[in-house]
Amino acid sequence: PQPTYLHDYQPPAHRVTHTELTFDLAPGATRVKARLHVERHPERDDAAESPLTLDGEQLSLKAIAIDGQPLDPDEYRVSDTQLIVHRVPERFLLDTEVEIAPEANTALEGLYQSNGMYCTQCEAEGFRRITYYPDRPDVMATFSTTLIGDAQREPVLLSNGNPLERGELPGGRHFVTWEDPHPKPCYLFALVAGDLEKVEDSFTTVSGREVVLQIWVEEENLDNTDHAMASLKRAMAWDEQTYGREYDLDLFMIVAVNDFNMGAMENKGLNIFNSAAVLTHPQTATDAAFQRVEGIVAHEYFHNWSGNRVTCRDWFQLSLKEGFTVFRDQCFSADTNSAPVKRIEDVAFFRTAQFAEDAGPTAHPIRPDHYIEITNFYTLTIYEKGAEVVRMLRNLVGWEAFRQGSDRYFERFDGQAVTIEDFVDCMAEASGLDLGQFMRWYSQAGTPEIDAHGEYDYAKSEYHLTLRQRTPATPGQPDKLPLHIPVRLGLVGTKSGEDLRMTLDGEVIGKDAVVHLREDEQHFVFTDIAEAPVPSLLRGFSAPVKLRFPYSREDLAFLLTHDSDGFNRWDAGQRLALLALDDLIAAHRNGVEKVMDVRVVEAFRGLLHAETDDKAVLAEMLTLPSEAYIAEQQPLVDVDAIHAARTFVKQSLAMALRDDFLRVYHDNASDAPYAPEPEQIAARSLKNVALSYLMSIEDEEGIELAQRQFSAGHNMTDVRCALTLLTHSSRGDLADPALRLFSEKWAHDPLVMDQWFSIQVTRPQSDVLERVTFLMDHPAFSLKNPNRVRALIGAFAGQNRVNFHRIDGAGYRLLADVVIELNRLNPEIAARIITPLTRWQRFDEQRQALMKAELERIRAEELSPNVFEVVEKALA
Ligand code: BAL
Ligand code: ZN
Repeated sequence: PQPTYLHDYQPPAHRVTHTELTFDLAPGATRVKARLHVERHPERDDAAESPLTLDGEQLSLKAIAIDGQPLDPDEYRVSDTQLIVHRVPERFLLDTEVEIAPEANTALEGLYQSNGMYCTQCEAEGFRRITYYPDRPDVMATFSTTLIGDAQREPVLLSNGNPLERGELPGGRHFVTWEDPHPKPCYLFALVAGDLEKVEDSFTTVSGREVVLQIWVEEENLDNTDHAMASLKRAMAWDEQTYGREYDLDLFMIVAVNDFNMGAMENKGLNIFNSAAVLTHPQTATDAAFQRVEGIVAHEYFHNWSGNRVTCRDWFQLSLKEGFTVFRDQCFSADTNSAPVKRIEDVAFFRTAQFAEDAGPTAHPIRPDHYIEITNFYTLTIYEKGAEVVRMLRNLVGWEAFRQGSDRYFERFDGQAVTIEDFVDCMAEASGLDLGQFMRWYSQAGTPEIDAHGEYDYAKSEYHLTLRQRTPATPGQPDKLPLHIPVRLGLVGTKSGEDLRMTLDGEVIGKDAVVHLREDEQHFVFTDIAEAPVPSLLRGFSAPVKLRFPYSREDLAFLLTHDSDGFNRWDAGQRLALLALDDLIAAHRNGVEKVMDVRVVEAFRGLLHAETDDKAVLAEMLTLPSEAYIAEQQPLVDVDAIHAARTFVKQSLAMALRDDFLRVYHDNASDAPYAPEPEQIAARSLKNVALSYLMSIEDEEGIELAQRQFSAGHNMTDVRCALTLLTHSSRGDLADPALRLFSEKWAHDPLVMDQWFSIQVTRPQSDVLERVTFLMDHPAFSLKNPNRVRALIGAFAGQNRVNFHRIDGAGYRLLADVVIELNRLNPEIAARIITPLTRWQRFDEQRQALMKAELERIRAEELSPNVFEVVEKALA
């Protein structure tokens, strides 16, 4: 397969202004008639001489005509990927008819079947599996879609826009015609047909438009939509208030689908959701799932403006819509829930997973310059790092200018397909700032590293801070230029414990300010600093960088108590724990007895005794860095030493602070009816963190509490936590009965069974690989369903580090076997699930050899472009 390059972009020679589609649905042979209103593109001088080139894959062409005249075979050419009509007039109607087989579509791109229901996924390039079309986001057309289905099997026929007409047809068939008045690229096309039920509500927009809101689900899920509906209404109101964005159709639909590659999809007026991203019930979904659903519902809704009304010129600009929309959904969730916890959770995830991506063989800029398979670029870099860059922009220009820039962007480019420059230009115009150097964030891959050094000059009452930046080489980018990095900071007085007023270059900049690092190295002198400070750097994670500062453990314990920035208080605790973990990792490797750092114990004791009004933040502060994050800090990853060290720290804390954890548990236990609201969520998370400490030492009282919590079945958050702790304990007599009860109760609910799979395959015990193999034969498991694959294989390979990296290579072999099978069934998922194998450089030589051998074994197969691209990069 050949790469596509950003520098090759040119507008299409022909554009489509209106698209009429008719689907005659049948599982093995759906007929798709397309009438395209085509004209030459005014920006292409060579359009008159250019053939009409349409994308198409896995289509069987049955008929083709221009302006009603069937074409002779020598007037066009069909290949595996294209339909080319050699000569076409200036403006014309193209009629085609193709046949496709939704029931055979296991890739879940284009039109496919899930539980017998028809649905589509067209982003990024799935529409070409539905009909011949210029399948690129800069071709925007209005759509009129007629769906014909069986009146019994498919009573519900949905597409984008508003329903226009419906009626009966002979042979028990019926039809519905939908019209979408907003021009859109074909990746936003959607259809759904099946036996579905709906929950309906409404929303009145700020200008008085009555919008009908519908969530379509299988009948048994009708009780599981309340939270998604409430989230949708909150999101609609938030986007009006925060961004002045109003909904633009009379109908907004969400459909829950069981087999879905992504979380959800923002098709115009007809969002299609992975059922895991929309269905919730206190008995089946955890607090985290409730919050995730709220965030995804909002994300897809926000795309109506940031993505649909203003879309991407080409797929290199993907972060234009995704980075901006993730930033928007993060802010929405922060406003709706606990803002500090939202930031801590997002950053903890980002620093673990995105940093690893940016340091690995698939590292790419937020705007890549080439790709083989675009679905491989729906990454943490495009989404989450893209959002961090938009957040930096917001912080650089200030909210007011950012909002003005956003208004300008939506007004100027409404109905257009544009670029990242267009977005940043609007921000530059609104703020008057030069964002030229800032644009490098979009073109340079890799995580910038800042080395910071500070010194207090007692004689002059000055604090000297030196910041040095460096971005490591990444594949294809050996040399990097300095970035414009906003570093938010404060200087915390060691006597007063307060933020000190800072004066820089004669100007008072306040107690909390941003300094701009633009050079490789910069020196900042803060004057009139009356007492020796500890610097609090990169507050709120003001830039997506790694910042090193030679903090002593005393400094960190001080910041943990005194930093006015909640995020950095949490981060100080993480840094303190990491220093202790470093020592213990070394001790484990050297076979030396492990000794717990009492400063960490005392810091945790302080946390457990401090007055706090934010239990959610406290729960985060009591949570040790994950094994994955600890691994990120190590030059070479020793999974066993990391696991042993972290377990030792957890058990030492549990032993030293057992009574405090017990007290915290009881103080936060409650029988109040479940509600997914911030105060309850905070208390539950604090209680469950305390329980996890008690269970780490298999404390008898802790075990009893876990068993009682499991049996009480009050809500899934508590049940899942208890089941996990029982299952992950070393006592089979605790794990097995609980797992059996759980599976008997929930065998009918695939989303709950996914949790059952994940809990088991993330156990630290060494027999887990055999259990993974065993569970792959469980009737509730299927390699064809992406949620099942993620729950079982993804959780094992991604989260069970000690067992996936077994020194005999059995974990690697298992993953490679799955990738080889998925490569045939669902290449998109195969190319994602392979990720842990691609990180082989981070491990010892023996493991490197084993991992590479599995990658070579995969490479020897006949590969999809998706898997080919990832494996080639991993082995380059
Ligand atoms: N556009 C693909 C799914 C999402 O990011 O919303
Ligand atoms: Zn998105």
